[in-house]
Amino acid sequence: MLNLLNTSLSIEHKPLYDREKTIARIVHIGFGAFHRAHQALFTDRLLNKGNSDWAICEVNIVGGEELINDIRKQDHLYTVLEKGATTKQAYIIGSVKESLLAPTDGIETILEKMADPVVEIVSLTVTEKGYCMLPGGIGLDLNNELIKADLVSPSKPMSAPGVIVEALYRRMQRGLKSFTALSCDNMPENGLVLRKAILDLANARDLELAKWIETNTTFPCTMVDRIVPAATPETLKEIQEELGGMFDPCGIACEPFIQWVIEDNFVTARPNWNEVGAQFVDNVVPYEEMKLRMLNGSHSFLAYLGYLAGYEYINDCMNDENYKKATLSLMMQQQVPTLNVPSHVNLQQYAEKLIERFSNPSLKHRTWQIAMDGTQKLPQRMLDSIRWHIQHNSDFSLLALGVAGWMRYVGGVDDHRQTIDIRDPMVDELKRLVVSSNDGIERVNTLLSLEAVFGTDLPNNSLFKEKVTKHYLSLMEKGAKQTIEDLSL
Ligand code: NAI
Ligand code: CS2
Repeated sequence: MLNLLNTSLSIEHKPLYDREKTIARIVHIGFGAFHRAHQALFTDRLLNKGNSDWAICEVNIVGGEELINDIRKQDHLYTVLEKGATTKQAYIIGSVKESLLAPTDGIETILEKMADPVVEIVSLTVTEKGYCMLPGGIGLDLNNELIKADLVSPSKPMSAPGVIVEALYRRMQRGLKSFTALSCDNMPENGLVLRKAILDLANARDLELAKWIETNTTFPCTMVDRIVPAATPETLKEIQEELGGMFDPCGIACEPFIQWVIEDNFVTARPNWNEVGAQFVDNVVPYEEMKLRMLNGSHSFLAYLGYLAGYEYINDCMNDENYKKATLSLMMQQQVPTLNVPSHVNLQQYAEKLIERFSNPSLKHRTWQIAMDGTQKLPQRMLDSIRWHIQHNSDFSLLALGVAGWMRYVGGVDDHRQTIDIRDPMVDELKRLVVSSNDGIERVNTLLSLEAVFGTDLPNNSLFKEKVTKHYLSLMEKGAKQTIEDLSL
């Protein structure tokens, strides 16, 4: 067995606590890149302070088999490498105690773990699509194949909401307390989205269960922030060098910045993550909107317009002065006015810090990675702000350019005539719309008919249509790089 505790790292960068004494009172669904460098790291730092015993049982229900198989071979220890522009520091993380994988351990084992009274929190990072919601968070998509299957066989669920509902059902039947369900995905009011998904599914299954959940379960909202690109062979090699030659296949690299704002609304006890930098607040919404619109909105803008122009990484976009200026203008002129943050938050400084974070040359965050799942991301990152501007009669041209960039991107060919590998849960529908329309005005109108993304209001707004079309035609004629240069900001 690989023992990461034997690496050459100094003692303060390894777990100082007795891992035998920790208890997996958190079940986390979605053991991917982000969770390893965020929630698990906060939990490890708290354990290192010496007055916590909270540890995590990791669960993957869709994918992630290799990671779980690998981490079991190293006693659930792994490395996080924090990389600044000129600094690097590796840490061995010890907060992961157990792991379960649906295909091999079986969903029954996972459900029984979640129904165990020792578990007090079930957290999630399952990406936006994992919630199986209708667009805009208006309700659970009862036509989603996984949800349909979960309604037929509720005790053998396949979706994330189905797994949580069945675990809560077992707890209700056994007279146990509920756990807290803690979404850590990038969605506005993520706790409310999770609550809606769970209650809609429970209501479709058993009214008594839905009532019990409504009374007993809490769904705190969270704002989570840390840029954690998917690991590549180069990342793992770099980590190996930091570990003095030991190879950790579960290592992950990220930026040094980290933030977690959590609504303080837990059913029972919770780890005092605030002792290691998290903030517990009464209302997360202003922080969530700030982050989703300024950071993620700019990320998606750069992902589409950067990818089209041939920029592989976000920091490549930041090396282009025109892209950098456009991003800062997008944030300060078109996202900031839509926000309502507490008075101590300085949005100018926040925007400048974001530009610095995006410029980090050592992160290598692919535009292609961020461009994924655009149908799930555009509404909260750009379209809500556009609606705000339409109501307030103010300028949203850069946001409209971002939408036009997405439309060019899903057209499947970049500015160098290379085919784009589009990843999106609605990829089939997108391809159907693209092949059934002529490129140009007709393509824009056809894509706008996607009610799941644009609703019914935006396609009927002439100003919105006009702005998106103008930018689309410019992208078609001149490409993304020239279009951005011609903005002359
Ligand atoms: P990842 O691709 O490394 O991991 C995704 C995880 O979600 C995997 O464990 C997979 O098993 C699970 N998953 C995917 N589809 C699912 C489904 N339909 N049902 C259940 N589980 C499913 O991605 P990563 O980087 O960990 O990001 C996950 C989410 O975390 C993002 O979508 C975002 O909401 C949030 N996040 C990510 C940040 C980042 O920089 N990577 C930063 C802030 C938030
Ligand atoms: C990115 C986010 O992949 C994406 O869509 O915008 O994962 C981003 O890196 C994080 O939200 C940063 O906290």
